[in-house]
Amino acid sequence: MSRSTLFFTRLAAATALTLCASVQAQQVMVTATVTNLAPANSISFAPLHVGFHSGNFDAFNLGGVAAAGIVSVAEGGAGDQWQADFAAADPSATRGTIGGLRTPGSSASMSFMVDASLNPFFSFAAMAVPSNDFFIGNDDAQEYRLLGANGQLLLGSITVRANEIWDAGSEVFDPTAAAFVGNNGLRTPQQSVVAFNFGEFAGFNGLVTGAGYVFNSQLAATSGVYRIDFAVTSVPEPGTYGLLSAGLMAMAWVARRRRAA
Ligand SMILES: [Ca+2]
Ligand SMILES: [Ca+2]
Repeated sequence: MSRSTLFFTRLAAATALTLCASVQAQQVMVTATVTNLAPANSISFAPLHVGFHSGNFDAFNLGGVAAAGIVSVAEGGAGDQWQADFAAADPSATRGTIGGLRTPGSSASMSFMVDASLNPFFSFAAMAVPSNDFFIGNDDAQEYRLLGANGQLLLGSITVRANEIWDAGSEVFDPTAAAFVGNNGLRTPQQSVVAFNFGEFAGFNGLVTGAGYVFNSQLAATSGVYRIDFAVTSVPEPGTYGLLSAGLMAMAWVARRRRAA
């Protein structure tokens, strides 16, 4: 085998190895569809903050004082500090926000490119309104393993019930200072801890919401309030086709050289 033939044989082998490595990254397109399941005129939700991650970002704890990240979700819904804390804790995570006010019965979808081998876990957080500091989200960072090592979908949907809604314990219940029915800029510190709470929603009954409907909670403990549905499409990584064609061309060149020899 000549020196140049040897070089291209090695190049072809190296390219094939690189191709295998890139396939192992398991990039998949995950489409998340969110739906407000609450009865007409009941609670709405601020945009849903989401992250696909390695399993180490924990935004809050039941019975613990709410940190600034989850308060940024619970009091007004913007979630800017939640996103910043998530990025700091897990720089490789794929994060985003599924936008729009989710009034009862409404849906929205968004797609994300996710590395299934690196970021198999899913976390979420959104404010529930009207409220002073209520939100939905996962306490356990590894509660929802969405993707298998080969990119397969392990979880079709997440359903949140009324008795899984959190009170951040950061702002006192006060309709005049509540988002969606009052002046969200006002607040009285609650100095409590994160707890389950949906009973307080009834305290807003009869008030006109920011979306124009007259609020009526109607929620029971097991009422479904929110669902996230997932669908996965496998996609080749950018550059895979290029690598594949380069590898095939190199191998064809080596084969021609061998035939010529
Ligand atoms: Ca936690
Ligand atoms: Ca509160």
